[in-house]
Amino acid sequence: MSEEKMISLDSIDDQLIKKAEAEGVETMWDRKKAMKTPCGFGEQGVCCRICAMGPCRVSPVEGKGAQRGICGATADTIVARNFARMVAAGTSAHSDHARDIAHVMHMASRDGAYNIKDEKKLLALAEEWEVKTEGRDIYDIAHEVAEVALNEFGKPFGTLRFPKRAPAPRQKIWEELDIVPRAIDREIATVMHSTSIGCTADAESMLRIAMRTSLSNGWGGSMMGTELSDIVFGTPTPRMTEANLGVLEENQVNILLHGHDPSLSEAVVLAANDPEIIKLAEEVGAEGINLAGMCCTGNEVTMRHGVKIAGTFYQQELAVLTGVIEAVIVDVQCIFPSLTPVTSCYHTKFITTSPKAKVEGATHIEFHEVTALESAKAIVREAVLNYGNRKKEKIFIPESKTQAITGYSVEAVVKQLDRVVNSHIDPQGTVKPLADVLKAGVLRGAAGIVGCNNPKTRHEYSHIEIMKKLIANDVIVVTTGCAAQAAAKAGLLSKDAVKLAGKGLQAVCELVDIPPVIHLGSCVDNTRILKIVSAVADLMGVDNCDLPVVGVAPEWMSEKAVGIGLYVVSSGIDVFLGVTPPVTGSKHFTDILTNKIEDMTGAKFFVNTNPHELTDMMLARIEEKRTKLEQKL
Ligand code: SF4
Ligand code: WCC
Ligand code: FE2
Repeated sequence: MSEEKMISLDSIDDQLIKKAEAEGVETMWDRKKAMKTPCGFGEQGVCCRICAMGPCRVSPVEGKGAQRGICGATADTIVARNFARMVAAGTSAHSDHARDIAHVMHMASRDGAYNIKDEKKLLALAEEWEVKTEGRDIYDIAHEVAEVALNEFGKPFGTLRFPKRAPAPRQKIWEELDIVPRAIDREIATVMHSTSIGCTADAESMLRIAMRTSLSNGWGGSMMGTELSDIVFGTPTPRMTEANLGVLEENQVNILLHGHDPSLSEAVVLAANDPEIIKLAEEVGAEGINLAGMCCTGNEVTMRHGVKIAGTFYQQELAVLTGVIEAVIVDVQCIFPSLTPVTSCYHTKFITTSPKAKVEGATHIEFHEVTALESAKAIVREAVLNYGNRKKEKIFIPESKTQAITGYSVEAVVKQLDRVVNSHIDPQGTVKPLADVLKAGVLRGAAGIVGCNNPKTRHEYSHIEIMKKLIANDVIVVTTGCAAQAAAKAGLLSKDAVKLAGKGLQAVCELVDIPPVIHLGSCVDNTRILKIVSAVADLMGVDNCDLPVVGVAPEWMSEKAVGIGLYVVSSGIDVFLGVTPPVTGSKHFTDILTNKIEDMTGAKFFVNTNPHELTDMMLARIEEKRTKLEQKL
């Protein structure tokens, strides 16, 4: 098969797809084929199903065909409303995840399953949120901070707390645009309200509402997800791991941890190390219990425990095809319902745990945070007891696995940077060395490469091509989500990859002792990127939009990615997309996103489905920003 025709960058995938064909297992690629050509109206965002007078499909071409829906909504209105609803859905996913973590923090106790792992970070947040700390028990402080966090979702007055972390000029822009987010749930509700029949019918106004909602994600829910997870589960530190399906072990119980919320996966890590469970594994003849992560749950547990990475989003079915997974344990988000039919072809148990994401045909064992360890043990026990049911003739573990370093929290990055600080001149504990090399041009810029996989692209090809080209051009890359796992699989999260970097980046990596592509965590952890960028902007006395920094989602698919993309642009950072969002049916709205929004936020969206051209656009934009920055400093 010619390279371009391969479904992914990874040759093991084709081996597994052949196995699927031989064993009569249907995968996403079969269904993609069956889907034939996607609906043009849907693809361009001009289909409205918001009320029962419709559905209305209006023409994406001006002056030709139906120009308005039955209520009179134009393509501009319909596209803008659909886009805003994607933002609201994405915001709700990340923020509801954060709400659950806040509840977990609220129940944390010294002798329970959930403790406070990073007291320093808790105390700093308490101070930021004006929660009294003096003479108080750390758990009392944690519970009050959790309550303050929970109030951020529904407080009736005022605005969110985290946006005050942004550089002052950025906050001013938000105030002038009237998009400072209020309560998180309120912003989501406002979009749902404003997009309903007979409400907002002005594309630009719709976008502003969506921007405010997206900010309630980036500088609200998502940021809370990261901060509170660090406090309760520990702030990540660099650690070695391995990635790709070759991490599965023939002689061990393999558990695939898939989904998002670390409260489940942390408890599963504990349960898998429980002596009683280990003994049970020995009794069934296994040499141990092997946890392997996928999607953001994979990122969370590799960041904090070095748990191996099985693969990315698109590999969830392929993982089961190896025939050695005793259980796929999931909670919420990015879980294929097809795991029911796929697992039924093997001995694999598909275990759902959250009432928010039950799947027909799966085994549902509800996970209760109050009895987290017992709950997790019950789930892991199911997996262990399934070890003996493997169908030997169906086993195939691809050999591929790659070394990677994960676990770079902002704190860990700063610690690495401290290595090059001359403490007689500069204080430790800041991002100043990074700001200095950016200013000097040793690094031309920085890129955050994030997001999913999408069968519209050759899986991981865009991620990896873009990363390689950027680092070769002295642009340092930070990465999260499935993009980060793609980087791990391709060997870019290792110090070996430094040889692929340009001279400037090479020197920085060697001095600071980091790989050229840095794993910053899960999708909610994109807020770690916001924090680093804002800290650099503050140090230079400029705004985020003045920096040679880009956000990139080469293979995105989820509504969450739309929510992220918009908060990144609203935060002043350009976003480059490798998959076209469903907005092209409105010239006006597309023009706002790719042009006009720059007048509002200093940043905009760029779209190009060719990863090489997209990278050239990034490099050009980085140089453009550099020239302007030099004049400013
Ligand atoms: Fe049609 Fe308007 Fe109803 Fe949408 S809201 S389905 S455009 S009538
Ligand atoms: Ni985040 Fe995209 Fe992966 Fe899911 S886990 S597939 S949203 S990048
Ligand atoms: Fe995710």
